[in-house]
Amino acid sequence: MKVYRAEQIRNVALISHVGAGKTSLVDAALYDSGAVTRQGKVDDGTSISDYDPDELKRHMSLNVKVLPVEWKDHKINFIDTPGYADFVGEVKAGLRVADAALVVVTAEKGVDTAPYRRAISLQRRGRPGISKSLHLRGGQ
Ligand SMILES: Nc1nc2c(ncn2[C@@H]2O[C@H](COP(=O)(O)OP(=O)(O)OP(=O)(O)O)[C@@H](O)[C@H]2O)c(=O)[nH]1
Ligand SMILES: [Mg+2]
Repeated sequence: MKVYRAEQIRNVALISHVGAGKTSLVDAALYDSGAVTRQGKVDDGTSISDYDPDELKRHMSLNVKVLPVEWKDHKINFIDTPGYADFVGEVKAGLRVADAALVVVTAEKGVDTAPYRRAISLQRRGRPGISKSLHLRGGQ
């Protein structure tokens, strides 16, 4: 990986309630950027981010991870966090080193209050955040 200047680096935490699609978004970004030639999938155990044996068993993220994606002469360090409430300590650790947060919301389940509570907590830390509504399931 080439060396980037500080102004070319973004540290972006992905936060949401459980199963919203944070890890899938990172897998898609890694694939779209050309970092991998096959898109990893949480469901079939090939995700680049969910690799821990417990994560593979449960099909969910348990630990915070950094996934660098090179895009248009910038390096975006995606910080994939677990959505399950028991692992909120991992989310806090991720947010602590993030410049910005991307709140992932599923179109299928509607808006959960958890991402917004986290977004508000983020704003209190004086960091920017953007919200992205992802995927409609079932062919919608
Ligand atoms: N149809 C559809 N399904 C998706 C999409 N993104 C994620 N999923 C599915 O939603 C489920 C959860 O996806 P994950 O990427 O593991 O969600 P997550 O937010 O990382 O979940 P946690 O780490 O447990 O918080 C999996 O079954 C994915 O295949 C999408 O854009 N469209
Ligand atoms: Mg995940």
